[in-house]
This record gives sequence, structure tokens and C-alpha cells, in this order.
Amino acid sequence: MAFNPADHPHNRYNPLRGEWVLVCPHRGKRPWAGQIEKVREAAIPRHDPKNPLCPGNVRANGEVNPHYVHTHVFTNDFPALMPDTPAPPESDDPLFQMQPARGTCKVMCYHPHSDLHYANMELSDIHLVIEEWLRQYQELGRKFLWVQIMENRGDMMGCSNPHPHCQIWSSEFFPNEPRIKHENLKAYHEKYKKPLLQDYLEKELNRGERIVYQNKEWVVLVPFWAFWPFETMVLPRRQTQRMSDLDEEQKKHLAVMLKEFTSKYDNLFDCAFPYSMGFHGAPTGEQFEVDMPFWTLHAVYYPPLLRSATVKKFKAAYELLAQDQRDISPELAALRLREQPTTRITK
Ligand code: H2U
Repeated sequence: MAFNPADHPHNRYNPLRGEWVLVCPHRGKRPWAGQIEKVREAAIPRHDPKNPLCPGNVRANGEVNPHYVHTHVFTNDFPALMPDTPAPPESDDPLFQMQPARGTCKVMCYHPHSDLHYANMELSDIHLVIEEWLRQYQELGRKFLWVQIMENRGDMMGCSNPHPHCQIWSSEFFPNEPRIKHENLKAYHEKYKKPLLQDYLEKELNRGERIVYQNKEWVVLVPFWAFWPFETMVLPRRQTQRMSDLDEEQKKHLAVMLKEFTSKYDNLFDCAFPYSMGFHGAPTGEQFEVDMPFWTLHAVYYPPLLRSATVKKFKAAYELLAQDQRDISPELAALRLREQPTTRITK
């Protein structure tokens, strides 16, 4: 019997993590007896006088937000990381190791109106969001080794507030996810003399089967090794190491990508599609000016939904005890996303 990747269980290698993911596409084909309901989403008020992220409102620490008209950034009132935390004592016991954890956590509001997301935002406003990301990245990146710009959307992902916003956690330490990527990207570059993600993009563009969206500067694809059913990666067509290296054309088309691609996500299950997303690029701090040709700036989207607006994939059982596993193939997920319109259609 000849191997068919759309039918036969197999393992796929994730070169960014040095790990395998089990793909069981035959299970994705099994009949679904459950209902696929359309969710009724509560309308989000444009301005809620009780929402601490809205302009002119009081936050948890008693501060009043300005009447901002575009973006607004403030230090999180409940920060996970602070700049002046004392360092734990050093230990020579390998089983009880600690390291200092200093940093800063910011919240960035995208727009004064709570009822907006990329799909219904003006491109000019999305552009201002990107400019603010860059400003924050430049400022924080001078000081911190890692600046994590990240967005959580939807109750399902634990997002506490429907107002369009992201969080920016900056740290003096190198967090696990980007550190592991860093090591793998570096090793690949040493071996093949090419940036892994540029090499990968070129090959994916030739194959085409996992491409979801493209414009002049950006490509969105479902990675060959994706774990989440509709996980995607956003890659620049031109090699770019850090967010601070983006030029005007890249920023302009990033705004278009954010609007059009997230509309596809919303159209897939006709809902405000939940996800965690964020950007990864070359580390900063003392290395801000250091050339790291092995790093390619990219964004990742990790959405939890599997089959409908209410049916979620859990990272549980086999994934926790043995190895990451998925049912629907990355190629089928890419096809389903590719088919979606780039403007929001309420079905
Ligand atoms: P998330 O919904 O993505 O968690 O972001 C909201 C953040 O806003 C959350 O981290 C912060 C919370 O700590 N916040 C404040 O800093 N002040 C407030 O008054 C409310 C929420």
C-alpha cells in the first residue's frame, strides 16, 4: 500500500522546536454526529463606562485613561514582571535552580472603540497600531533581551476584555519558546547557510498546498508541522530580522494582511475567531544592533477552534502525556482557510 499523507497517520518534524507532531488525517474524516451551532455573540458596546480599557475611564489602580483617539499604552496594573525585583540566591543544587525574572508588562489599546477588530477597522487605524508596536519595540528593545508583543482574543483564550488590545511583556531573560527557536534557527543556518524560515517560505510557495493568503509583502500559511487545527504563520517575503527593520511597504501590507487574513478566520466558523498570536524576531537588548541572519521575523496564530465556533481542541491526554497530535491535516486546514473571503461575511 502506498503512503498517502491525507489518509495515513504519520509524524511530522517541527524544525523550529526540534519536535515531532503526530498527524492522524483519517480521524478528521470520521462523521461528526454533534451539532454545529451558530453562536449568538453578544454585541460589544462601542463605549462601556465600566470598561477599564476605554478612553476616560478609571483603571484598577485608580488612574484615569486619557481621552485617546488612536492607540493608548500603559503599564499593566497587574504586571507579571517588574523592573526592580530582587534576584534569587544562586544555588549549586541542580534540582533547585532559580534565575532572576525582571521586566515590564504593558497593555496597548488599539482604538478608542471597543466594538472594533481588524475586520471592521479602517486600514489607517491598523497602520497606527503597527506604528505603535514599532515604537514600543524600539523603546523596550533597547532595554530588554526579549519583547513579546502578543494578542489574546476571545473568552475561550482567557482574554479578559473585548476591547481591541494587545499585551507587551518585556524581559531581561530569554523565554523558552523564542530561545528554543533561536537555537534551532542558528543550527540550521550553520548547516545550510540559509535562514530556515526564508528557505521554508520559498519551498512552501513552490508547493502551494499550505498557503492561505498572500499579498505583495506577506505570506500566511499553515505550517507543515502545525499542532493547532487552524494554526498559521505569517512570513515576510523579504528577509527581515526584527520588527524594527520593517520598511514602509512592509508596514502598509502588514495592515492589509491583518485585516484580510483575520476576516478569513472570522468567516471560517462565522464568529469572532479566538486565538493567541504574537511576533517572534531576533532578540534585542544588548543584541539589538547585532546582525542575526538566521532569524526571520514572523507572527504565529494559535487558535483553539476545531470544528465550529463552539467545538474546541484541547491540549490534553496524549498531547500532555506523549506527543502533540492533530486530526485535520494541515493541508485541509489551509484549503478551508484559503476558500474564505477576505472581507467579513455574516453567514
Ligand atoms: P487580556 O484580556 O489580554 O488579559 O488583557 C487585559 C490586561 O489588562 C490584563 O493583563 C490589564 C489586565 O491585567 N488591566 C489593567 O492593567 N488595568 C485594569 O484596570 C484592567 C485590566
